[in-house]
Amino acid sequence: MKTPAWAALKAHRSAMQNLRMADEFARDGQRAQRFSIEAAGVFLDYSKNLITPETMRLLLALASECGVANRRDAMMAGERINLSENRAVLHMALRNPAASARKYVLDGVDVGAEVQRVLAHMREFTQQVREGIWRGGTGREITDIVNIGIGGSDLGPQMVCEALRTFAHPRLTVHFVSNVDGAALERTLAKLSADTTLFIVASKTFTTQETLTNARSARDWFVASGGRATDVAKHFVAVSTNAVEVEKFGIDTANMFEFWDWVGGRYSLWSAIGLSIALAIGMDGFEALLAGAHAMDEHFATAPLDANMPVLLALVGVWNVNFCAANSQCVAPYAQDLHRLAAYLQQLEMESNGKSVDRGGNALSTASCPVIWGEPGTNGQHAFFQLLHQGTSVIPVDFIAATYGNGALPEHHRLLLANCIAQSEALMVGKSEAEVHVELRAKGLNAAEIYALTPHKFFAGNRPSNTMLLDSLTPQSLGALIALYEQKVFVQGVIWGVNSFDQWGVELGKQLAKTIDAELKSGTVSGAHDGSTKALMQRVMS
Ligand code: G6Q
Repeated sequence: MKTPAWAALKAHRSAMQNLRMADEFARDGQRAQRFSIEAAGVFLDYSKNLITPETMRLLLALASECGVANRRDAMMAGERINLSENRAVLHMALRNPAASARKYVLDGVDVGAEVQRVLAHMREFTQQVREGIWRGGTGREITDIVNIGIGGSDLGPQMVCEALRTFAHPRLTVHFVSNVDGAALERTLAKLSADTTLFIVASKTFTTQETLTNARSARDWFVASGGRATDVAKHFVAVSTNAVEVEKFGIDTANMFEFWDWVGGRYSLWSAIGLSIALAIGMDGFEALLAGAHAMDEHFATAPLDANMPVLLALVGVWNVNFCAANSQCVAPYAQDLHRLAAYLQQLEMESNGKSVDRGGNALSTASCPVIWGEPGTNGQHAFFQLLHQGTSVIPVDFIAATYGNGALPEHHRLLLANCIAQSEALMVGKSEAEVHVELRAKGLNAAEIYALTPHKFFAGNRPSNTMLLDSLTPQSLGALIALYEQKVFVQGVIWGVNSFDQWGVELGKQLAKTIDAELKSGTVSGAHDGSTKALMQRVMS
């Protein structure tokens, strides 16, 4: 990248190769305060990164040079910033309250009215199901909801339903079937009874192979389990932008919840794609989730860049990837209910910014999205944290925790928090050879033993992390946390120059299997494949 700020950042990085975070904390008693920020109920401490005030000044100059504020405003103004699909990007409108002074306008039309119409439809339906008014064909209350969808029509709702289990309706269990592997559907259905099960077929396009295959098999199961074909309408609803295909499938469009092409799949949990969430936690809970995200949006839209949480989080990420050679990012939520967060963020970040050309189609000259991965703490500590502490690659970590737990076991929560805080401290501070010597001497080891063991017990430290703290995990705070990551991804996309809203790699996957599946079905392998592909096809057919 040839901007002056980029060059200045490169020079700055080489001049500070020997920077030790621990020294910086010792030098600057205000470092923790200087490098933390609170917004919309989320507290972010980014002080344990290899940064100085000068680093942040240069990163903010980079944000200005890349036009972050202008791009943000263009997105919010309904411009078709998703150039390769010629679409606007207005998921923020989904969480804009009816009474908000802000309007999201597309081609001269305020989209708020449509959003509110679908929310009202969702409220009516979810209330009926939750209160036992909506019943199955045999008159029984619904007890199980199966969301059939994949990718953006699965990961967001699933992550949120898991995260907000504390708030879920006691009669309703929500299941998620995404994989076309029949095992997923079979195992889920084996536990269920057709007359108390409601299926949500969630697909923006309503043409996705996996989802339609699962939906057809679910309908067959419903009928084979004694459900009457005339009762399908009471057991199957759809969430889609494609009314024609929904009708073709046989779902009454009165039971279809719409959304629009200006909502990207991975940004759609705020739309009717979140129907499973609204069924589980109720429409008031769903609207609290939207309100949390809206509060973060307003912060993002109005705070100056140097006091703007998504911008700062994005810049620290860019610093780590592009100037400190981190090509991987670990997400460690210290909250069991956030156990799907890393999977969700994998899609959000890697599908949005896993690109190697810029918006104009030119090859990028710098790295873009890192590999995102993770597991909840403390589990990760007993597994891959070894590599985070002593591996040859430096991998930044996002620690996420809630000050107050939702459960009834306060001692567990205290221990959880103690572990979370201890890990970020240890990654940063490390353990010097001198400390190892003292430790081993105290254990009574002799000089030769100490000499042999020291390299193994030494921790270089100086490893970067962010810590995000919520008061507690609620619909509102979760909404703000997710919106924080969404807007971070947006800012990073602007800085890397990519279109964060298309996904041609995913579209490719949707095409590829069709040809091979047709050949597997016919039993004939065409000559058009390479040797390996042909051999694999022949092997699975034999
Ligand atoms: C998301 C992606 C992708 C998509 C799925 C499902 O941004 O485009 O993950 O959500 O492929 O697509 P449908 O909702 O159209 O079935």
